[in-house]
Amino acid sequence: ETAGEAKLSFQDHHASSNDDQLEILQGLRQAQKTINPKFFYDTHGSELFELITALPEYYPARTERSILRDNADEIADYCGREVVLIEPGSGSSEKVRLLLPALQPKAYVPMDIAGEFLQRAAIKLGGEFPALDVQAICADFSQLPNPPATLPHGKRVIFYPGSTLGNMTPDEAVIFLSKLRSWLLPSLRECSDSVHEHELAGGVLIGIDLHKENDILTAAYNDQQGVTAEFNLNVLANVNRLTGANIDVNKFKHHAFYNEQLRRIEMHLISQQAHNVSVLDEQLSFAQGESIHTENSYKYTIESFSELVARAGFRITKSWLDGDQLFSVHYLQL
Ligand code: AVJ
Repeated sequence: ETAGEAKLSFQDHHASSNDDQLEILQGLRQAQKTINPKFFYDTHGSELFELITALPEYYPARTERSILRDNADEIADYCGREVVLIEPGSGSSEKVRLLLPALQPKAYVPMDIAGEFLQRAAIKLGGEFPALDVQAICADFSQLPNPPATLPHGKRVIFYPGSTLGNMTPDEAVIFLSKLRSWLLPSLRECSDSVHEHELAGGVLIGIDLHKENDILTAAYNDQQGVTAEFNLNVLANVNRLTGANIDVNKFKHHAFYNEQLRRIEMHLISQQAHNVSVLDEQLSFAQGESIHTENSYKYTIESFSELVARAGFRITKSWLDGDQLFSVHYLQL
């Protein structure tokens, strides 16, 4: 191995497209039609999401970046250095760049469902951080029972920024956090020394969007340039690609609003006319004005998030917020 050359590997753990097809069909058969938001992220959808993160209305991305930038050293004090850093839903791996100089991880494991996009991002990152061991894994992390056994030994830290957890209902989020908890544990078995459990187990560094005034939230999902609308509509193009269906994207319109009761942004695609589509040889009918529910984005308070993580056996050991309390980053430990 040449000195200074990036160590880069790529593994494909993405389930068969059969599972995707079935999941899509089942969602569209329901009374309230739904498409899981993970299907936003084909290559084009991942690119559109990158554009969203640069929009003036989309405060979460830029606010979280500033929190990570301003607190990188302290974050590294909490996470520890030379850890195995795992990022589910890593996308462009843009945010981890802000932490790498302070964190100096032993290995970085980006995981994403969009394989081609992930591969490009990993190669780019490896070029910028030649000493970094990058072990990219194409996977639907929501379905992955365990990280691959090939991960380097050592303390694990899971980096889960962007309020991606907000896509799940609170009950689903508790189940998912419990799974992440189990991802932290294998490192415990490697070391039978008498060191304290919580010191070996690492933790989860997680970004969570905060509940706030309706106007700010609504604007973040209804940008002037229409990028969010394009991102939402693109899920239909991906569904067509994955299932061979022929849904006419032009028959739908983007709709996003804040559901104050449930404290979540809801994104929908509204059928502009009554029509039928055929998905995997099944006829599905749309009434005029009928919606496909494509995404929830739950917003939390520090208190409600703290209660949520407690249900999964975690506690918040540190929280970092921006001055306007728009967004939060937390370190969770067992
Ligand atoms: C990546 C799921 C956190 O919910 O804000 C952005 C996705 N959807 N604009 C979010 C998204 C519409 C985003 N997450």
